[in-house]
Amino acid sequence: MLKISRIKFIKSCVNLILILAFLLVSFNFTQASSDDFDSDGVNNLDEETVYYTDPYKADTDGDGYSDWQELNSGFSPHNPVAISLKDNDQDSDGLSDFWELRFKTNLLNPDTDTDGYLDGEEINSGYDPLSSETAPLEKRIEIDTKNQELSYFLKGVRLNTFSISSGKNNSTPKGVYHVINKIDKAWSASYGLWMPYWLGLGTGRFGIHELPVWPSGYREGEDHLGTPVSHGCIRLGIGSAETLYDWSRVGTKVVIY
Ligand SMILES: [Ca+2]
Ligand SMILES: [Ca+2]
Ligand SMILES: [Ca+2]
Ligand SMILES: [Ca+2]
Repeated sequence: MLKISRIKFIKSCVNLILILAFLLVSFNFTQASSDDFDSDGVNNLDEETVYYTDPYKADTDGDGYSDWQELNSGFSPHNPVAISLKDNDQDSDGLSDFWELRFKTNLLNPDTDTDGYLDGEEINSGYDPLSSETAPLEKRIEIDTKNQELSYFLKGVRLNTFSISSGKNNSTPKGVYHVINKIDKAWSASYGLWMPYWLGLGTGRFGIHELPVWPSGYREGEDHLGTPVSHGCIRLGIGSAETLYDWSRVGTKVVIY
C-alpha cells in the first residue's frame, strides 16, 4: 500500500512539474512581443524589428540616455555621439536613420533586401529597398491650393513640402493628372516669359515650374510664394523647382485639390 501511494505521489509531482513548465513556456511565448525586458519604454518587438536596438539593454549605445529618450527626442540610440536620426546614417548606405524608419528598412543593414543595391541607392532612384522586384515605386505629387503647398511622396512616404503660388481666382484645375513632359527651360508664347523646370500636366496647357523669368532677366513673383497669383500654373521657388524636376518622371501622378 505504502509503495503504491509513493508511486502515485511521484507521478503527481512529475505532472505538476510538467504543467508548471508548460505554463512558464507559454507565458514567455505570449509575452515575448509586448514585453519590455530592459524596461526602457520600447517594447521588445519594436527593439528587434523596428529600431534594431538591444532589448536587454535600456541604453544601447551607452551614452547615458535610454533608447526611449533618444528616439523620442529624435536622436540616434545607436551612436553615442549626440546626433539626430536625420543626420545619422548608422550603416553608411546613403539613407539616414530617420528615412530608414519611415521606409521600414533595416538601419543596421545597408542592403535590406540583399539585392546588391544599397537602401540609399534604391530610394534615390525610386526603387523598393524592401524587395528585389525591379518595378519602380509609385511617385506622387500632391498640390494643396488652399494652403498653397506642394508635397511629394515615394511609396506613400512624404519626402518634402514646398510653398507654391497657384492660379489666382481658383484658375488652377483640380483633379488627378500625370506629368506629360519635362522641359528644363520652357517658353510661354502667350505671356512672353521663360518657365524653368517645366513639368507639363493634362494636355500640356498648364504645369509646374520655377518662378517665371522675363526676357530681360527679371524674376517674377519672388515674394508671392504662398499666394495664388499665377494664370493657372503652379509656381515653385528657386531650388525647390529644380529638386522636384529632377525627382519627377514623365508619368508621375499629380493630385491637385
Ligand atoms: Ca525595451
Ligand atoms: Ca543611448
Ligand atoms: Ca542608413
Ligand atoms: Ca537593396
